[in-house]
Order: sequence, then C-alpha cells, then structure tokens
Amino acid sequence: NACKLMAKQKVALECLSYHATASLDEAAKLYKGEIPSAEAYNLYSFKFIDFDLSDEDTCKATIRMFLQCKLIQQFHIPYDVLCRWVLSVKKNYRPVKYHNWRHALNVAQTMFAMLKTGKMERFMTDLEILGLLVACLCHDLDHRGTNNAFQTKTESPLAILYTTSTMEHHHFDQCVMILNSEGNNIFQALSPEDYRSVMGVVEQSILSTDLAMYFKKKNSFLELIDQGEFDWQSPGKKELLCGMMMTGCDVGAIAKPWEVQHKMAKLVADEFFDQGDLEKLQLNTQPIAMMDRERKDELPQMQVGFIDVICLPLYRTLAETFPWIMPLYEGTLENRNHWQDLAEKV
Ligand code: 5BB
Ligand code: ZN
Repeated sequence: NACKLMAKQKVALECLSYHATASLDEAAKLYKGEIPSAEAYNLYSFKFIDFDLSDEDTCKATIRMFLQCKLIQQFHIPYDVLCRWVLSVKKNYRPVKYHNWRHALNVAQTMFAMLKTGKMERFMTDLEILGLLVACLCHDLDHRGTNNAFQTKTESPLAILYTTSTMEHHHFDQCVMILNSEGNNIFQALSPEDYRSVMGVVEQSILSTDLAMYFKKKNSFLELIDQGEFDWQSPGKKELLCGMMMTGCDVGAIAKPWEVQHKMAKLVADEFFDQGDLEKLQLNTQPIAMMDRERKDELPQMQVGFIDVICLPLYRTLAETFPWIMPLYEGTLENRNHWQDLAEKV
C-alpha cells in the first residue's frame, strides 16, 4: 500500500539522520575498564537507584547483569560486541525527561532482581533470560516523550506505519536495527533456531509493554493464577508470564523507596505535561488531566489511581505465585500511603 510505503520511507529518513551506533573508540574504553561487582551497584536489590551512577557506570552495571547471568559464556557473546551494543542502545535513547536510557536501565535491573532475588529464573531457560534482559534494555528505544494516542492524533508517519501499539513496534524495529549494525550483533553466535527463538521473546516482550496489551491479557493471566497454575512451560503461558513481568518491571519505579518514587513521578509528570503543551500548541485541543500542567494538584490522586488500578493488582497476582517478589508489592503499598496523604492535603 502506497501510503504505508511513504510512511516507512519517512520514518527511515528520520531515523537515518538521528540514528548512530557507538564508535569502536567508545567501545574500546568500556572494553578495557573493570566491571565493578553486582554488590557495588546494588543490582540484586529491588531498591536499586541509578541517580548516583555516571553514564559509564550505567553501561558497566548493564554488563555486570549479563555477567551474573553467565550469558556471555553461554551464548558466546564476543565481549567487544557486547560493549559496543550497550553503548549503541544507550545512544538510541533520546534525552526526554522520563523515557530515556536511565528508565531502560531501571527496567532491566528490576527484571534482573525479579529473576535472581525474586527467584523467577527457575521458570525460564537461559535463552529466555537473555531475551528478557535485551527486551527490557530496548523496550523504549527512540521514545519521543509522546504516547501512542499522540502519534495517532498527529497522524505521525509512525502511526500510519503501525495503527496499534505504534511506539512499541517502533521500539522493536530500533532494537533490530541496532542488532543488524556492524559489530553490534550480540546474537551473532546463536544457531538459526536459537536466533529466531530469542528474537521471538524480544519482540513479544517489547510489544507487551503497551499498556493496552496488558489490559487485554491480564484476565487470562488471572485465570491461570486462580487455577493455581505452576507449570509455565507451554509457549502460550510463557508468553503471558513474560508479558506480565515486563509490565511489572516497566512500572517498577512505583515500588521504589518514597524519595525515589516521588522524584520519578515528577519526571513522568513533566514528560506528560510537555506532551500536553504540544497538544495545546499543535492540535489546539485541551489535554487530558494527566497531561495538563494546570491540573498538577491532581497528581497525588492520579498516582493513587494508577497504583490501585494497575500496580497493586499486578504485583499482588505475581506475588501470589512468586512470593519472593513481595518487596515490589510492599514498596508500592507504602508509596500508596504517601500519595494518599498528599491527596488529602489538597
Ligand atoms: C494510565 C493509563 N493511561 C492510558 C491513562 C492514565 N492512567 S493512570 O490514571 O493510571 C495514570 C498513571 C495517571 C497519571 C500517572 O502519572 C502522573 C505522573 C500515571 C503514571 N504512569 N504514573 C507513574 O508513576 C508511572 Br511509572 C506511569 C507509567 C507511565 C508510562 C506508561 C507506559 C505503560 C507502562 C506499562
Ligand atoms: Zn518503559
């Protein structure tokens, strides 16, 4: 279809100008540096914080997670390729307020903590663990600080290309594009069968970070949990479980210690307000409350709603079957109290 072809060309041109992978020189510096321990970065904790990490340390922390999961030996990932890939992924996040590289790192770390401290790795193959970590790191690539609804409303080339899960399809495209760039393919040593399989996990997991997808699938997940499901090995069930884990990690900021959650919520709000400003300016429309600067007093109440409708039900369900991830539920409950207090003050 001609329209789609034009949209694709437009997206491709736009990406060509923006897109770049990391240089060999940048990668060499990371390659030569020592990687501090997992403990030094607090990687096993659900209270991990990235605020004090330098950009270089965020890359080293990422590599440390691959090392701890023994993925480098297991899948013969050349260490120089891994270094370059991490830098390239970082480079393809934009400096927006919330959906930036730091968010990607936090999501990956929450996944790492879920798998290790939350003892969920026993339900996953090594290939699935590799796919999940890569999906977390890549799941918001090239985010522009605006959501799917905005792409549709502005008839952006991306929305013409993908009518549903617009941004998520683009994040996956960007992920593939980086892997296909010279010296960046961390999957290069995999057999064709494993390659297809891990790309399937990455694609499904990135697409499942569309909140609309979560709402579509959460009932089937709840049913399985209610039936006391303990065998997650069939492809359908595994995909469902990975999707729920991805959402749990994506909203992981909600479970952080209060000071951190408070700061993160401000960043989320600032990005939403920026989109609201664009809608007023470009579309001449009144943004929804969440994106309206004039209504920032309602933020605490909105966080309570977000926690009650999405976060607590998800973590409660997950923790029912995987009790070691309970800290995510408890942290969220604590933050709910803080937001509720603030909501009552206004
Ligand atoms: C979320 C779904 N949306 C379509 C309508 C609004 N809601 S909400 O009422 O639950 C809501 C969520 C309202 C305000 C919010 O933030 C105000 C600062 C949030 C909210 N969303 N708060 C957060 O701390 C976080 Br983290 C998020 C997630 C933002 C990214 C959404 C991407 C989907 C993740 C699966
Ligand atoms: Zn995200």
